[in-house]
Amino acid sequence: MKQVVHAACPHDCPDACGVLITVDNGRAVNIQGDPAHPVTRGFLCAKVTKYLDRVYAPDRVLYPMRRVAPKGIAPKPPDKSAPAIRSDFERITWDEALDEITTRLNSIAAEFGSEAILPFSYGGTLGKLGYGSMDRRFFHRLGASQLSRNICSDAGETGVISVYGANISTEPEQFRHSKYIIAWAANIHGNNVHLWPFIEEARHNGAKLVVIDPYRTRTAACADWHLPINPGTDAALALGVMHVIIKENLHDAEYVSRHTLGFDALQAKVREYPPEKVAKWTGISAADIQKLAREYATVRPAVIRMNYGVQRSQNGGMASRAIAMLPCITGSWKEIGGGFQLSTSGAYELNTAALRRRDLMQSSLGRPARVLNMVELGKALNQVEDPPVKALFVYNSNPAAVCPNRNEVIRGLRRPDLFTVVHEQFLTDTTDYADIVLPATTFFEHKDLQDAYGHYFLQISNQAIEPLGECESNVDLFRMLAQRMGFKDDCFSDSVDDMIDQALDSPNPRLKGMDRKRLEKEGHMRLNFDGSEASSKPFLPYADGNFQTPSGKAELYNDRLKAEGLDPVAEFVAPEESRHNSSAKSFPLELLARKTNNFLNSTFSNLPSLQRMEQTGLLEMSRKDAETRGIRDGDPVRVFNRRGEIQLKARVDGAVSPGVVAAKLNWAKLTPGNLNINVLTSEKLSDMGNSATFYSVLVEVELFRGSPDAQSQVAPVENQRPQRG
Ligand SMILES: Nc1nc2c(c(=O)[nH]1)N[C@H]1C(S)=C(S)[C@@H](COP(=O)(O)OP(=O)(O)OC[C@H]3O[C@@H](n4cnc5c(=O)[nH]c(N)nc54)[C@H](O)[C@@H]3O)O[C@H]1N2
Ligand SMILES: Nc1nc2c(c(=O)[nH]1)N[C@H]1C(S)=C(S)[C@@H](COP(=O)(O)OP(=O)(O)OC[C@H]3O[C@@H](n4cnc5c(=O)[nH]c(N)nc54)[C@H](O)[C@@H]3O)O[C@H]1N2
Ligand code: SF4
Ligand SMILES: [Mo]
Repeated sequence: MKQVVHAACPHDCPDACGVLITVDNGRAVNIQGDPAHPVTRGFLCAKVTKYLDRVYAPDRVLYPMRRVAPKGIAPKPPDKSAPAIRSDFERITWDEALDEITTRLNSIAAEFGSEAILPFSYGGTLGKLGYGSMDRRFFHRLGASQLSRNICSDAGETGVISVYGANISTEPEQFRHSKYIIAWAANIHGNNVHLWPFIEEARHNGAKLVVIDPYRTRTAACADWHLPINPGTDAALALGVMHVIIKENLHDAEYVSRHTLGFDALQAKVREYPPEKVAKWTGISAADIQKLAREYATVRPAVIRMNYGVQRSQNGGMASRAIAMLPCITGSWKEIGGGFQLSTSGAYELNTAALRRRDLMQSSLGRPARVLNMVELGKALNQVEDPPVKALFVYNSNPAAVCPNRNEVIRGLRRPDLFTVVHEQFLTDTTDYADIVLPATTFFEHKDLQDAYGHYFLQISNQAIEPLGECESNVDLFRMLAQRMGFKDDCFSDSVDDMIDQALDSPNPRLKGMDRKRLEKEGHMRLNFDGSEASSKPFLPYADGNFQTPSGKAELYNDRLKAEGLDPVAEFVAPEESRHNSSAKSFPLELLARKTNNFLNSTFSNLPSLQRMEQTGLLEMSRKDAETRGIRDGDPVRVFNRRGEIQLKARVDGAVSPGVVAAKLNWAKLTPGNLNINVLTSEKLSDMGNSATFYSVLVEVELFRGSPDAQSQVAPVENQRPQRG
């Protein structure tokens, strides 16, 4: 009997697609995009189109396992299709696994205090329950250290919220009405492909697409205008554009006076950013800056799709803040197809407090537990004391691949005294350092509630098939652990449906009329923006002001920033690791340690059908930088800085300008030398939001001489404050 099940893709991607899974006799036999979902529109990306290969991969982790060999990368199994049990692990029962974990966590808590236990999770699933519910309850009740999950988006979100007061955006469907679209650090074909059909529709009707990106992405290659900006200089560009708009009186004086705060201060500030000066920082000519400003302010409606690439620089918060001001001074928020998009997640306001139960920390510690930033995992494992981290519980994440300053992370993960548990679907770079590996379900095998950060449709993701092997979902794992620990609080017996109901029980009026039963029936439901259900009227969040800042206005001047030592308007401060600073003398090239189009961060890296679509192990560089170093296309090169080094293959005439090089994130053990690009990235934090700075990295490149085994680990560079530019 064939059956079609509605699910939602939970991967860390703005599109949060509606998915239809066909199940035949308990086995998933087909996956497709939901044609009824207004943003998915019936198609999926290349990654999830091949999802059956992932679910039924021969190397799925299907049973609990215990380490029986020293930590580190084990020799490859002789037969690639062999099940995922190797010489470094033995299979154990769930009973044995739960016993060992609870015994070890209890003894660590008794000896060092419960904060010696650090949960570590991120975007494996963004399902509301799988991302943060029973797991948080468990760690709060245990009194474990808290993890600040800042590896991705906090700089940008903090920057945007400093202007608008909320993380709310133009909806993707409105892009079809735009006449001028700026993709600002937005790799739309690679990372946000469901926005593309709306852009194509707009272009068919005469819209212009401008891409501001130091890398010539596919989106840039098919744009009307590509501005290859120097990395980390976007704040200067935004201020320069505002300089021109205000000087030429192209701003919307009425919108500005009614709905913004601090325009005079902004006007004074942008005088410091004339196009000629901005051109020197950004590498974009003064004439182009003027043209961009004039077109953006006069071709209407104009929309900016800013994505997170802009905020992975040390000054990423300020850059995001400056860009977010643009639609406020042109008044483009008034127009259908105008405004700005970073994230839509702020509109959902599900009841995460009920899901996560922070109050449980009170019953264990009597106070909030200390907070460690996931960006600084290397530091947390090697330097933190009082108490030191003695247990690391990883789920929804692959820190050995995705965290910056990888050599430090691995040095920590190698510690024999660190007890590491990893709940995973595959034997990743991180399981190479696990004491216990636990098998995790995929979204085919569990139920969840799904919001989105790239549209406004809430969805239920139904379970399509029984869990494979002995896999357990995140919710079930932490419920079992809570029981073993003897936690008696009622919340530890909540079912998945109980928790979906709790999440939906929120005072947010946009959730009015949405309950589990209706979501189950309808699959997806658009948030209610005007009190009437199922309205399809375009959502114009700030057409009449209504900013969610303390002043109710768009805050072009923000006092609270001043208190943090930041410019209350905006300013350009060159990242410490950039060509605008003296450290560039020893390491003159700016590295973009990028994501791939066909993996998702490190997820999917091990899938042969996707590996065939993605060339990894390359360092893209300009002909000029290659020639001055005597490097030819295809040569092995050594890429290095004070944190580490890696051997890659040169791709001359890559998609970058002189001064910039680019490489892709991949599993380390799938790269020669068993290293990945994060050996070069830094743990430095961004100016706002304490976020990661993956795109503020200086390196040098030379022709590689010697064997891959000669690659060594290099001492970490000390953290320094950014320099004023
Ligand atoms: N296929 C695929 N899709 C993904 C992901 C993936 O790994 N693969 N990752 C998911 C995740 S976790 C996230 S957060 C989103 C992120 O999606 P995006 O925000 O699109 O993130 P990035 O790819 O980091 O950066 C976007 C673009 O910014 C450019 N960029 C880098 N530095 C600068 C700069 O200083 N200025 C400007 N103007 N541009 C710059 C990069 O070259 C890149 O093309 O995508 C999600 N979707
Ligand atoms: N160099 C460089 N590094 C980066 C970035 C970059 O652009 N360049 N991007 C950064 C960004 S934006 C982000 S968001 C982070 C992402 O960091 P992570 O969220 O750690 O990303 P992934 O590599 O996708 O790892 C997720 C893991 O969760 C597992 N998983 C999936 N579903 C489940 C589940 O239901 N339960 C459990 N227990 N596990 C599951 C997957 O198999 C996968 O191994 O990486 C960051 N690192
Ligand atoms: S990864 Fe993104 S584009 Fe691909 S199916 Fe999932 S939500 Fe859709
Ligand atoms: Mo991310």
